[in-house]
Amino acid sequence: MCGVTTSDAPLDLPVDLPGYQHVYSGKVRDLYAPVDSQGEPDPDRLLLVASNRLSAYDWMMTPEIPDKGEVLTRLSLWWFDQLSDLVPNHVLSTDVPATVAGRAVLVRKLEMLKVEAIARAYLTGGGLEEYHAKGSVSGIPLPDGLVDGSRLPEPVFTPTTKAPLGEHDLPMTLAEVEAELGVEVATEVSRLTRAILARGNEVAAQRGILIADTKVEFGLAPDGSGGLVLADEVLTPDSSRFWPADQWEPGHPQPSYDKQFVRDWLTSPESGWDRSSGEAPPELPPNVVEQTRAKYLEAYERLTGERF
Ligand code: PZK
Repeated sequence: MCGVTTSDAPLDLPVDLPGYQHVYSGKVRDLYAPVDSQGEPDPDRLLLVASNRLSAYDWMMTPEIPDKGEVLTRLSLWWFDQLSDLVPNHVLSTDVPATVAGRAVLVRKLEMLKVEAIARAYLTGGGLEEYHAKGSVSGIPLPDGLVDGSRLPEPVFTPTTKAPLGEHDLPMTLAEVEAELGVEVATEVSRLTRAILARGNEVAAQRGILIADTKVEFGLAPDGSGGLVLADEVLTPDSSRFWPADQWEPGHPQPSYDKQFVRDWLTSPESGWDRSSGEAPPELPPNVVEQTRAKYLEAYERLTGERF
């Protein structure tokens, strides 16, 4: 089982937005194209809508998490500002239809790079597996004696392929990224991805949050200027592993800032769910939904210092 599966009918999937044409849906976000009076899609702009959907253990949960899409959208916008001296971003406007207000942004349509740009500041997940097998991550040799959750000497670039929806991304070597993007763009993607994570951790450390790793997406401006533009969402709990700094203890898996209540409940006897059964998980109880919503709001408020 590697596909994303819903335990029920699609949740808030593509709303009908007058003046927009649905283009594509991922697990938790939807893309639309603005259309003109002739019904022609705008070649230069897209509407990126964040849903309230949440996935855990590769399943989509029901019900949704109220306000999740707005928290992640506002957090991304805040980070784009924090990062604006490092890299330009795709945001054009937050003037969007009322039905998606707060959880959608109008963005520049870019030529997206066919690489998932990932950087890791702490060792866990797929990076830890490669380290155990080879003592390296994405071919970069690391010191001996690191364990699950160890801080790395400096952020490392660990790119992957962009697999189709429902399939898992595969590690890429820097040589493969260079073959795909050219040496110059590949070098810049690596440098920027590591700089974004380093800046993210400088800010988050002051607010009691560690950012173990992050995935960012870049595009090229279609004007031929050749410059890289930061797209999609950035440094959110969906694109990054956030860890509470006060519970950080290398040597075992760290609690997930946002999804821990969901995971703990799903794997507890109370849920009655057997993860290995292949069966859809049950509906989340109201207290798990509310505690999860509270963690998303807490991440937003801690990081930005603003009330949601
Ligand atoms: C773009 N995605 C990811 C997947 C989503 C979004 N500025 C842009 N220009 C062109 N394409 C994209 C972007 C952005 N951001 C982003 N795919 C294409 C994605 C699934 C659902 F809403």
